[in-house]
Amino acid sequence: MAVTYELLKECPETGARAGILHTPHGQIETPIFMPVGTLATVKTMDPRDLKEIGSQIILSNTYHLYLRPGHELVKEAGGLHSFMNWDRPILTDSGGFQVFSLGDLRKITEEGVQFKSHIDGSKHLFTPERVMEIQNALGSDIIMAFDECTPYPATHEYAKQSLERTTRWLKRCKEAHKNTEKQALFGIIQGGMYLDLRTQSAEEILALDLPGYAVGGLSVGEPKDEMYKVLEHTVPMMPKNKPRYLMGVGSDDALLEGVYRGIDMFDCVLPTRIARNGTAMTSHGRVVVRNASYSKDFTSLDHNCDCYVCKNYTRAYLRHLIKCNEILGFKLISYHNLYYLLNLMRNVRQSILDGTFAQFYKENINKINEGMG
Ligand code: PRF
Ligand code: ZN
Repeated sequence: MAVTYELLKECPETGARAGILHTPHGQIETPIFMPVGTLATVKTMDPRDLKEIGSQIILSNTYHLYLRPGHELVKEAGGLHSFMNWDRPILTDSGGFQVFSLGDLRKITEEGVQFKSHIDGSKHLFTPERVMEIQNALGSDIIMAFDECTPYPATHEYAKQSLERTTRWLKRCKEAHKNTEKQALFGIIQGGMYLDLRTQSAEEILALDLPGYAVGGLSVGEPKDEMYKVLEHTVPMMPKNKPRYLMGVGSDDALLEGVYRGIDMFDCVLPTRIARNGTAMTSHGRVVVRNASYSKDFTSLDHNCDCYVCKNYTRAYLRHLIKCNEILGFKLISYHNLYYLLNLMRNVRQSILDGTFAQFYKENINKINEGMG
């Protein structure tokens, strides 16, 4: 199998677990946060930067790479790793989420999703078979099934039909996947916020015996409590000997809550996206560097952080860069935000291994929720 999960330790008081994911491009220590590189680049961060902050795996997107520069071109370059000069593991999302977000530009049928490119309006069809072909050409270590991320809110009737189509599409994905030796196909559990439908989806998806599973359709606008309820219901049904991935979640509190409930992998554009409008994630809450109150603040972004940015730059300087739209400002805050989340996950993992996660969770969730350090 292309990807295997080794369970190292479980927290006796919570669902948290520490493990190692073995992939053709090396090991990943879980729980892990995956920085997002939609267009084969984690915006402003080159691979040297990514390694410096300890990124073990990054995520990229089928939909975007298919449109630009095209998966055939990436294949000709020797695959995505070689094209973007990243020799560690890569996970690609299927485009299921992206094409469904296109609104009026797309039409769903049993066959697949017809959509118009957000770039030039040209027409395309994504089917499970096509999406597997594209991800096989990209050569990512983990490829995601073509699913429908059920919108929120959705009726029970809609969520049921949607999850059943996702199961049928997963069977076609599994059939069409041509490179099982080098690429691991993960299935995605859907079902909206309905617990009975989450059970149905989990049963159907887990029956296909894949190397890993994701929980999709969360963090789509529902209250956080609702997301945690769905996780508490769904994760215990997932096998212990396979990785569990919560898609599109990347705030510090949600990472802690996810790990608490047994999740191993997370990804989100949040840290890099908010960096580009001048917001830092810190151990004492969000710092909106753009604010005038920081104009003469000559302290570091986060006094608990030992990243390159916090060791060398002041809030006043970062504010100046952001106010002037200087590229370095976007880069330095992206660097810090990613470091902050990766470091949080390193500490989380160490506490699981040390048997102190429950304590770590209590201390840090309070700090994060109070927004002060
Ligand atoms: N499906 C896929 N990608 C995703 C999601 C999903 O449900 C989500 C949900 N938050 C983020 N990214 N394929
Ligand atoms: Zn920092």
